[in-house]
Amino acid sequence: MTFTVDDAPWWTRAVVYQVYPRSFADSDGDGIGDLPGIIGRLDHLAELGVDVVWLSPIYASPQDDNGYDISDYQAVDPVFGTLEDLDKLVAGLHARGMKLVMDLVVNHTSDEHPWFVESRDPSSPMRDWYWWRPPRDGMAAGAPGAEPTNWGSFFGGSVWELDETSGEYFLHLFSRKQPDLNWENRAVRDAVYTMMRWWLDRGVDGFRMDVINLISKDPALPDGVVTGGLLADGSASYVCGPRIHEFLAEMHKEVFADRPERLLTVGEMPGVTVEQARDFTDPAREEVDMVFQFEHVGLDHGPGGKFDVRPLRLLDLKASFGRWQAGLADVGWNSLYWDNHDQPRIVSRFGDDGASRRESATMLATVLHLHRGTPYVYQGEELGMTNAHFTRFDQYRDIETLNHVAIARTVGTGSDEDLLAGIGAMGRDNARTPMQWDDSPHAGFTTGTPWIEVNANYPSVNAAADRADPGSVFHHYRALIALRHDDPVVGLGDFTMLLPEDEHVYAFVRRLGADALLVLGNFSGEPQGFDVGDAWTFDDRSTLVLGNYDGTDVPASELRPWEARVYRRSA
Ligand code: ISL
Repeated sequence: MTFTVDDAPWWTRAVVYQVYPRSFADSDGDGIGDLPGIIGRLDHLAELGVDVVWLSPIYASPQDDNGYDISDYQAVDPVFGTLEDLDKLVAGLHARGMKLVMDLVVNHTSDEHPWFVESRDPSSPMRDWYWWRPPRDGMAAGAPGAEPTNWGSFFGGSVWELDETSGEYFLHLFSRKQPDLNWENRAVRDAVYTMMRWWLDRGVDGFRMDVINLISKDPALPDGVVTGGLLADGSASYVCGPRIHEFLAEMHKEVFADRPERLLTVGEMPGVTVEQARDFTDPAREEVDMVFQFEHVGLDHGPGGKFDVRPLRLLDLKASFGRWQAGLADVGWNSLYWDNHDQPRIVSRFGDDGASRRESATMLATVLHLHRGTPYVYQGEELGMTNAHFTRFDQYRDIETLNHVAIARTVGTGSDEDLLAGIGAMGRDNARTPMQWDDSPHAGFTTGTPWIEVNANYPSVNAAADRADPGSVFHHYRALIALRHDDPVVGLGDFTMLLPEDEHVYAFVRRLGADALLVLGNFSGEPQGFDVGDAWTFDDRSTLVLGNYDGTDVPASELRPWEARVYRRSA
C-alpha cells in the first residue's frame, strides 16, 4: 500500500512555501503587503527551489483576523490587489514551474459576508446556514450564563454572540466576527463546492483547508466539562465531529475527483490524532492528501495553555514525531512544519536566535526536512528569521494576543511582565513581522509605514545578505530542497528513529532498497557525543552529503554545538 518510486504522487518530492501576503512585500507603499509585491519577488522562491506556494487568504475581508474572516470568497481584497493580479501570480508561478495553493476558510465566514447578513433574518431560508440558538431554557437573552452552551472560544470568551434583534445567539469558535457555517445544511456545502470549483477552473492548484476538522459539529451542542475558569472545552463536539469523514469524502467527489492529480489538498486539523490522520490521508478513502497536526507545536505549552510556555524536552519531540512517522508509514502521509503564521519562529523557540542562530536554524531545518512527509517553509524561515522580541503591548496587532491580554487584565491574572514574556515567546505576531529583504529602511518590505514593526535585526538578517553568502541559512534550505528533489530516499525511504533516550541528539535513518541516509542533529549549544551502534557503519561507503559546519575535519563520534550532519550510503 505504501507509495513506490513508480506510483508516488508528485507531492512526496515537493516542498511548499507559505506566503502571508500582509507581511511579504508591499508594492504600493500603504505598509501592507500585496499581490503585485509577491509577483515582484518570485525569483526568490524560484532560487530557493520550492515547488508550491500556499497563499494565506487574499479574499475580500474586514481583516478582523487578517483575512481569515472572509466576506466574499470570489473577490480579492483591495488591500491585496485585484483578481487580475491573482491571475498574474498564478501565471508567474506556473511559468517558473511552481503551483499555487489557496487558503480555504470554510469553517466560518466573516459576519459581513452576505450569507451571514441574510442569515440574521430569522424568517430567511439562510437562517439555517449558521448555528443560531435561543438562550438557555428559562433564561433571558443576554443574562449571565444564558449562552446556549458553556464553550469557550479559541480567541477567548464565549463561542456565542447575542444578536439583539432576534434575541438568539450565533456560534463562533473563533472571533465574534467569524460566525461558523452550518455544514449540516446541504445548500451550504454546495455553495462551498461551487466556489472551490470556480477557483480550480481559474487555474489554482489546490487548497490548504483552514481548521477543516472543525466543520462537523454534534447538532445537539452539549455543554462541555469545565476544567478551570468559567468556560468549558467544547472540542469533543466539534474536533473531528460525527460527519467529518463524510463531508471530506463528499468534497473530494464534488470538487477533486474528475481533476488530474496535479492538485494538492492539505487539511489544517487542530487536535487530530495519528489514527484519525491515517484515515484522513489514506489515498483509498479519497479525503485529503495530508494534514497539519499540532502535537509537536503543543509540547512547550504549560497547564495554562500556549502562553504558559515550558522548555521543550527533546525526548517528547522525538516520541511525538516518531509516533507520527510510524503511524503514517504504510498508509497516509505526513506534512512537516515548524513555522506558520500562527506559530513563533522556530529558531527562537527550539534553537538559539543569538550567537548560534545560523547553526541552530540550519540544524532544525535539516532534521525536519529529512523526515518522511512533505515539508512546509514559512516565509522568512529560510533566512533564519527570529521572534519579534517586542517589549511593549502597543507593538502587538494580533486579535488572539490582544484578547488574551484584555482577558488576563479583566480577570487579574499575571503581571505585565509575565504577560509580555508569554506573548513574547508564543504570540502569533512573532511570525507576522515583515519579510526582511535587505538592509534598506523597513528591510525593503515597504516604502511606507509597515502595519507591524520590522524586526530590529533586519540589517544583518535579510534575504540579500543570505543569498550572497554560500554558508547562509538560505543556501542550506536550498540544499535540503534540492536533496529532496534529487534523492528518492528523502521522499520515499522508510523511517527508523535512533537514540530515543538521548536528551540532546536527534538521530534517524531513512532507507529505500539498498540506499540509506543517516540524519544527526545536536539540539544543544554544547558538543555532544553520539554512538548509533550497528545502525550505521562509518566505512568508505558512507559519505557526508550535507552539514552545517565548514571543512572536512569532522569529529567522528561527536557533534559540535547545533551541528547537523547527513550521511548517505548505497549498496
Ligand atoms: O494559533 C492558534 C491559537 O492558539 C490556533 O489555535 C489557531 O487558531 C488554529 O490553529 C486555527 O488556525 C487557523 O484558523 C484561525 C486563524 O486565526 C488562523 O490564523 C488559522 O491558521 C481561524 O480562521
